[in-house]
This record gives sequence, C-alpha cells and structure tokens, in this order.
Amino acid sequence: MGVPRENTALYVFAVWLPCGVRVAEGGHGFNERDTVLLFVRVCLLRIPGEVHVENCIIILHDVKEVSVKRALVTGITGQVGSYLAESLLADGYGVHGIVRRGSTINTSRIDHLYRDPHDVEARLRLHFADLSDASSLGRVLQEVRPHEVYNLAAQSHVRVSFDVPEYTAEVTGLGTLRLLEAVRASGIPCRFYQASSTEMFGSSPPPQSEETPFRPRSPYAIAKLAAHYFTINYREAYEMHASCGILGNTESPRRGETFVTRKITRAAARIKLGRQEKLHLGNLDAERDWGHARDYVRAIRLIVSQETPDDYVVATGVSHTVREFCEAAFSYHDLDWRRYVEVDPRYFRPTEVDALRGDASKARRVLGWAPTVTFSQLVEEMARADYEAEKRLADS
Ligand code: NAP
Ligand code: G4F
Repeated sequence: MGVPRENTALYVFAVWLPCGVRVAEGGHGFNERDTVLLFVRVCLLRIPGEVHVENCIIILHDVKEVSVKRALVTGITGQVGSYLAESLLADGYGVHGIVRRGSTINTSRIDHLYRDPHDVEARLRLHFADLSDASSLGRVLQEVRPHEVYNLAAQSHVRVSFDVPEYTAEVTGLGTLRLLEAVRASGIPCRFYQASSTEMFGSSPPPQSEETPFRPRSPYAIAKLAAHYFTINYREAYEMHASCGILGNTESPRRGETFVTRKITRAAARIKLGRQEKLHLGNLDAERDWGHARDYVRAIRLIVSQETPDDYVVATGVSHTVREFCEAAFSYHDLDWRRYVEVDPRYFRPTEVDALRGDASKARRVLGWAPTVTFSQLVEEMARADYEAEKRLADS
C-alpha cells in the first residue's frame, strides 16, 4: 500500500491598501483577521493577478502546489513521542498527537513545539482520545486522515505492570488492537508503526535478534507481545503497511523519573546539591542495552519509510549493569556511588529479565542505521541535564 501525498496550495501574495501601504505578503504567516479573510476570498479564485476587495488591493503573484504529510502519534507526550514529533516537524509534517485528559496539564515534553492552533503556521495539533476508547480513536483518524500512524502510547513501566496487570493488558495490548482495527475500518491507506520492546525476549539469553524466541517475564512484556502479533496479523491479513520496531531501553534527559537510569541521574544530582541523602534501588546486577532516544527515533523513521513493512531490533549491542550505570552517573559529580546507594527489596520484580543486549544487524544492513551516542555520552548528557534542572530548582 503506497503512502498518498496530499497536494495543498501555497499562495504567494501581497496585500496593499489603497494608500499604497503594503499590509501583508508572503506564503502564509499573517495574523490580522481581516487580512486573512480577504486573502482567503481572493485565493479561492486561485488565479494570479490583481483583485480589488473592499478597501484593499490584493495581488496574488503565484499559486504553488506543495505536499504536506500528516502523522498521527499516540504517546506524543511521552519521552519517545516528543523526539518523534520534533523529527517529523523538522521534515515538514503536520503532526497530530493523541493526548489523554489529566487533572493537570501533562505536555511538558512537547511545550516547546506547541503553537496556538489559531496560528496558521501551527503544524502540531493535539486531540483528546485514549487507547482504551475505540470510538475516540476512530473519530481522530477520520479528522486527521493520516499518512502515517505511530503507536507509542502504553502503560510502559514493567514494575508497575505487576501492580496493574489488567490495565496494562487493556491499554498496552488491546489498545493496539483497537487502533489497528480503527485504521482498517477507516480504509485510510496509511503506514502503521508499533512500538515493540526487547522486554518481550524476557529470559532468552543475549544477544537478542529478530530470530530470538520471545519468553516474556511480565504483564507488560506479554501485553507488548500481543500488540506485536496483532500488528503482524493485520499486516498479513489486510496487507497493511504495518511495522514493528523492537527497541532496546531508550533513554534521554526526557526519560520518565521512575525508570532506573533517570532515577539514578536525578538522585546523583540532588545528592551533589545536598537535596537528597540516599538512593534506594532494586536489582543492581540486571544488564541493559541503553541507547539514546534521538538515535532510536531515527531508526523508527527509517522503518516506516521502507517500501516493504517489516520488524527490526533496534539496539546498541552494548550492555551494562545497573551498578555500572550508578558508578558512571555518580562519577560525573566526583561522587562514590557506594556511599549513597542502598538496595531495597521493594524494587525487586516478581520475575526479572536478567540481561538484554540487542543484535541490530538487520537494522544496520537493511536500514543503514547505526547508533551514534555511546553509553558514557548518554550517562553524561542525562547527568548534566538533571544537575542543571536541580540547580535551577535549588536557586529558585
Ligand atoms: P512513556 O514516556 O512512558 O510514554 C508513554 C505515552 O503513552 C505517554 O504519552 C502517555 O500519556 C501515553 N499513554 C499511556 N496510556 C495511554 C492511554 N490509555 N491512551 C493514550 N495514551 C496513553 O514511554 P516512552 O519511553 O516514550 O516509550 C514509548 C513507547 O515505546 C511505549 O509504548 C513503550 O512501551 C515503548 N518502548 C519503550 C522503550 C523504552 O525503553 N523507553 C523501549 C521499547 C519500547 P501521558 O503523558 O498522559 O501519561
Ligand atoms: O529502567 P527500568 O524500569 O526499565 P525496564 O524494566 O528494562 O523496561 C524499560 O525498557 C523496556 C525495553 O527493554 C521498555 F519496553 C519498557 O517500556 C521500559 O522502558 O529497569 C531496568 C532494570 C531492571 O532490571 C530493574 O529491575 O533496572 C532494575 N532496577 C533496579 N533498581 C530498577 C530499580 N528499575 C527501576 N525502575 N527502579 C529501581 O529502583
């Protein structure tokens, strides 16, 4: 199924008042309401030339055809969603994000991208919907008619999935099915991306590639596996252009505060500034393959841009223990982590995934993708960002 490109017109114009004052010109980006109304009336004619409307002379120089692609992103307020939105906007996309209603505003990761929807240049639009509400997904799909759909929304915390297993299955697993079904029922010929996870490999020893058996160890991993296979089934059954990125642990300064990397870098910064005394962690022996979200968003875009839909492991191929992450993060502040970290069994999981290290050979070969950020660069960037943020708080 190809991706349709929609043509829209870009008007190159100038608006003059009879007194000879030019009040607007360009392709778009003018704010005065009256000017906009006049502009719209003239441009409906779509004929270059001079038109006299009310008190203005509008000269329409040219009408150019431009292509605008629309992407619909679930989970746009999350860590990966924010980097993906940046990447799509930079490439000229109209980006539509699904947000769920909360008692407080939860758009802090994308606030820097947001513009008032009344601004004609605003290319980021947010829509209230929820993966647990099929009718809302169908409505947004009809409103947006996207060329690409990225399903990043999930209850994404593994430890929490043991506390809310049914909810995790509902949103992370069935939510994906609802979205796939809404896309299929809409008949919109869009490409679909599913955020699968190396967590699905569970107890299968590393390195883990597309050929490695899935042996999930948590309600989260099982829900992700259901979503993964729903996506593959829709690809095979309905010839949908649907792909899965099986991503390793994806980190950045925007990582949620309760995932282990961010919990460590934030605590190290607070301890350095005298705002915290101890850091309580669970299993220090777990090994993870930590990569940078920006590198992984590049892989996601490459996956969706392929002519043929397929599934890819995306990872750095390098793993470290939680202990090593602590050592690196505290060293950034010239601190000895052993003085501050205490193990608290409450953070152990009923069933743990001991070691994840992805083999991304297929992504390297087919997509030409390779990570650019090393483990020590990642730790440094996160440690620095948390120190600066905590310092601002301490100074305020
Ligand atoms: P994240 O920061 O936890 O973001 C999750 C997003 O999902 C948030 O925008 C959240 O909205 C939204 N969401 C949760 N429940 C929803 C619901 N019922 N309806 C609509 N939206 C809902 O996760 P991330 O790190 O960006 O990861 C993005 C995706 O990749 C997730 O699916 C995750 O499972 C998957 N993944 C992550 C990693 C990783 O290591 N980060 C690795 C592999 C795969 P709120 O802001 O309102 O909470
Ligand atoms: O940072 P974590 O919570 O990430 P986890 O469980 O690997 O899951 C993340 O990566 C998956 C990709 O592989 C994603 F699919 C998923 O959505 C999520 O983003 O824990 C990492 C390791 C675990 O072994 C955990 O037991 O750190 C260990 N750990 C030790 N102490 C801790 C803690 N984890 C957390 N969250 N908090 C602790 O205090």
